[in-house]
Amino acid sequence: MRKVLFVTGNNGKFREAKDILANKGIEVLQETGGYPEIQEDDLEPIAAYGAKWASEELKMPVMVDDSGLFIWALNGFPGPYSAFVEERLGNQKTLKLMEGESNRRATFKSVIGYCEPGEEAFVFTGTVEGQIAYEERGTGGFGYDPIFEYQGQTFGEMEDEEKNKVSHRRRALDKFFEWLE
Ligand code: ITT
Repeated sequence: MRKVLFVTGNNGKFREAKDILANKGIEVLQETGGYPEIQEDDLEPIAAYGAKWASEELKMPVMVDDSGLFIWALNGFPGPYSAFVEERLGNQKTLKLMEGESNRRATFKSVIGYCEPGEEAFVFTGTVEGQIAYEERGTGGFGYDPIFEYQGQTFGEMEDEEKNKVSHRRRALDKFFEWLE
């Protein structure tokens, strides 16, 4: 069985990637050591830099996942700052920013970075289009899941298995898997 080391401190991301790739015969192991996140407007260079840095540091092939929620009415905010905003503001205050806003469109994006020591990193992007809900709904998933609505249900209202069929992460991991094959 092929094994991939996933460098992430986010247990929600790890659980999802583990389930998605297990279905494809790949075992995912977690490394929580982290990597420096450079400041960029796009997630791709952040994931590429992180994967390259971690693969040199650990002297092993690694994958990372840099993700973010891009809210259209907020000109793409929080985007690359999603972790900071989730930690400092949380879902309730993010919803407050959206008060009185009728354009609820949002894009969830995940960029998988993969790198082998001494090589350049490859990146694989997955996105899913949805809406920002008017209130938090559901206790499943993690992070922004209770406020991200996809076809009438928030990701927080879905079982992991359902979310993993349609999520940004699933779409990015599908591309990564195809490339590995
Ligand atoms: P790493 O250690 O992997 O960097 P992180 O939590 O800092 O973990 P990011 O920098 O990629 O991750 O920040 C993304 C933010 O978006 C973070 O707050 C996540 O919890 C949140 N997020 C990412 N994917 C999500 C998903 O599928 N559902 C809900 N929230 C998600």
